[in-house]
Amino acid sequence: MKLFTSVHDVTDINALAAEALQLKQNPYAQQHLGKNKTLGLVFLNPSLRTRMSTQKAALNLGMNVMVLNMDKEGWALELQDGVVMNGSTVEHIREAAAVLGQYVDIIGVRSFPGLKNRDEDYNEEIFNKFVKYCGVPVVSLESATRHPLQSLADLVTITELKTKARPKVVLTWAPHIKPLPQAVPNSFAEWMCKADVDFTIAHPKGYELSTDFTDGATITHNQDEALADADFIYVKNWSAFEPYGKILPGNEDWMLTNEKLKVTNHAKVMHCLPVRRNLELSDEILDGPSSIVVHEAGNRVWAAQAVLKQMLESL
Ligand code: SN0
Repeated sequence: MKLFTSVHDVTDINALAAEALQLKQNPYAQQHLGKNKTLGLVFLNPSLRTRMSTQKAALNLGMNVMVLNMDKEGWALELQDGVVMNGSTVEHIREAAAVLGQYVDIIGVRSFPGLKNRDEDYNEEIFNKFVKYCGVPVVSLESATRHPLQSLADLVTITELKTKARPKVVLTWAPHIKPLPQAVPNSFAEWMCKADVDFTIAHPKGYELSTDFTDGATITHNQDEALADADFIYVKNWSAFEPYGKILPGNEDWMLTNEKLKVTNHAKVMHCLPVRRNLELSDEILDGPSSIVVHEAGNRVWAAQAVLKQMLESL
């Protein structure tokens, strides 16, 4: 694997999830693969799980890891071509990405959407420039429209904990006070549409995701109906796709509670984290027996390790 940016870069998602679960059983068996190989992790936005789990995954594989918090420690980056750089930006992405590619064997990049210009975000302009100029294999640490390492960890978690061959998985929108990216729900949807699950998306009117990611999903505006008999519930806020990046008024009653869980099949509740308590998800769920959010976050290591392993094998 030379590039990991979406589900489309993976030939067999079930085999990749199975590989992640094998690595979980035997984390250090592939240390030879990473010997004298360096992973560079470049963050244009904050991170906790992605940074630590990807770093841990690389260390398990015997790699060296270097982290650059570009947003805080790097030069202010210019992303547009053909501009006169007489403002606050100091270094162009063309040089920055190319130079980073000189120092490492694989690069991970995180770059959130601006949520202002839909075309710019959905064309993945920043991420694709990085891929184009760095000249080494790239793994997405969440781009403007997708978070594939998270989605793989989610598939790993569902594969690991399911109690029937084809579980019902529900992605349900949650309230928030800030416009958040569509990356996590887009990505989760496109992975679930390819997974062996019965997949439903529930959101208030106006929060339709781009159909590029939801082909095959059942989509409803009725949360209670969606939750009936659910085995896994994936809670996530996202801002509107149209009008782009906006929060629509109302919908506070979409926060999941134990009461709403009663119609499910003892559903396990997932969230990619960070989660805002009692806004997106109630204390009673996060602190109760239904929540698997920490277990899910733990599986980020094995997802990242499976991807890095396949990348090291194709260097
Ligand atoms: C990000 C998102 O894409 O929704 C990262 C998730 C892995 N989440 C946030 O930016 C949360 C910010 C907040 O203020 O709650």
